[in-house]
Amino acid sequence: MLTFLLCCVLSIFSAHSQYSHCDTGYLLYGDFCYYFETKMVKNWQDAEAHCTREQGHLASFHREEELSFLIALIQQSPTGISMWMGGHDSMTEGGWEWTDGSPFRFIHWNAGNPDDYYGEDCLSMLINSGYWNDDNCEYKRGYICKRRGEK
Ligand SMILES: [Ca+2]
Ligand SMILES: [Ca+2]
Repeated sequence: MLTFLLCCVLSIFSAHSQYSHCDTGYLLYGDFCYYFETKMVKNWQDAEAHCTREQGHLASFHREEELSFLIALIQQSPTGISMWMGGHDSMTEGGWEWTDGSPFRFIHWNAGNPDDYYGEDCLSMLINSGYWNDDNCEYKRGYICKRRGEK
């Protein structure tokens, strides 16, 4: 069922992209490939390091549709309550940025966040709602990597 769903969702979204495919294990949406890790949980820094080794970064988000696509997939995930994204304010408190260097404009914070609770500087997405929390960077969570697709 999941495979069926993924195939159809992906074929709709990827129909007009100039980037036509991703490596095995990655899912294509628009011009980018996404990798979902829900089993090998890591703290935020190790998750980003894993994505970097794969020529990407933890995921950034720029449009409501992009977020909706990922939320639909994440909700199929059987484990965990949150996944790491590429947002952080570890350089300047309150100065949020994406590890891939793209502008931090689109936001989707959960109510009451970011609250910097005991110094939270890393962005996680709540699986069920897709809303964002500033989270303790040392927690081990699943994560999503994002990188440009192959032509
Ligand atoms: Ca913070
Ligand atoms: Ca928080």
